[in-house]
Amino acid sequence: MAATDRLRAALDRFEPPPRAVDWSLFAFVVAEAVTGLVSFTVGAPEGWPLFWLHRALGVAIVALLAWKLARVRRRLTDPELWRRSTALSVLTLLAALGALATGIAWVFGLDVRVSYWTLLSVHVGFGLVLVPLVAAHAATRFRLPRRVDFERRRTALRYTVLLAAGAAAYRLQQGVSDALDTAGADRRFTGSQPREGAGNAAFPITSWVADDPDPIDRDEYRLTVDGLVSDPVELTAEELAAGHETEALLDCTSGWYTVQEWGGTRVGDLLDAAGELDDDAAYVRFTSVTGYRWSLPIDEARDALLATHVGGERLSHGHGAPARLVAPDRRGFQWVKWVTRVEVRAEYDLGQWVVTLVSGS
Ligand SMILES: Nc1nc2c(c(=O)[nH]1)N[C@H]1C(S)=C(S)[C@@H](COP(=O)(O)O)O[C@H]1N2
Ligand SMILES: [Mo]
Repeated sequence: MAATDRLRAALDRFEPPPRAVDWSLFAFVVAEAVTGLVSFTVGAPEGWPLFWLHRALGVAIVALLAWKLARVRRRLTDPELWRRSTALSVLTLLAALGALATGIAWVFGLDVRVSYWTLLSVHVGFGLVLVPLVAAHAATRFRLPRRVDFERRRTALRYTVLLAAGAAAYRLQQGVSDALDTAGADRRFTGSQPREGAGNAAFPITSWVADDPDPIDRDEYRLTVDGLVSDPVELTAEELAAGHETEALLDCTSGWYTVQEWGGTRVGDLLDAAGELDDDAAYVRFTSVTGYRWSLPIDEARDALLATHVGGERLSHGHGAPARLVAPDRRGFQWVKWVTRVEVRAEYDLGQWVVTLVSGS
């Protein structure tokens, strides 16, 4: 009894002032949205700290939310205290709980799927609605942060402990998942779960936008290689199936990954076939028959593959036949399917960020 009392007292002393809790919640939710969205562009293992930060912040939000709810619970449970803004508060709370619950369930390897929606996509959905809700909620109860609420050394200490506890909690969870060998144990550093097997049937078909073209006629198909090259060329599907093989890992932001043996033509060989490069050449842009497109810096592009085969089979239509980009260490959304044009360019293509979201045919 005395021990729990002492723990309680220690926890109470650690609790930040109300305004600090509120502003920290706001800042942490924004930081979660930013780290979450930026993590979508990270596919190389060096990017792991970003994912850890996202998880540690999430656990810290659980603690902050517990303090906050302990403080305001009567405003929710006592109808006499209800105001117009209470509905917004409740909605904000539900979105926060939704994001936390789906995030935690995902970490433990829970794998519920509704067509190609994974639990991770639901988590992202909750996160995206949470940001405007938190902003609106903060606006209804706006109080400027005060110096006394953020006394420097105590605040730094609190945040360090909070984030360290968050990271430790995640590490502990990993240990438990490994020991019990749950589905959570096979997750990649990005959080994605494995899809095992080889060939077209082994992994899902994902178009995260409305991209759904008609199958491309193999005999009529031509790949154009042009832009800042001396001798633009057109290649047939047969010519592209050159038999260069490479093992690469496809990691989709909806939360799965697969390792496959891809066959086709090295992009470096394609560029060599198109003669000399202009001095300004800096990027290679891959454009789909649907308009969907992505660019890679030229040196990286050379080592990428234009794949016609996967796991020894000819690529199926859904996976991008006759040819799709295989870009190791890039996230799945950058692996353009149904590529019809490879273009050498001088400039970075900002428009690709919009086009990948809205393209469709
Ligand atoms: N043209 C085009 N390419 C695309 C997409 C798309 O919607 N259109 N989806 C991308 C996404 S989000 C992923 S994860 C991979 C999935 O490849 P798969 O369908 O072969 O599994 O393709 C990428 N290439
Ligand atoms: Mo994806």
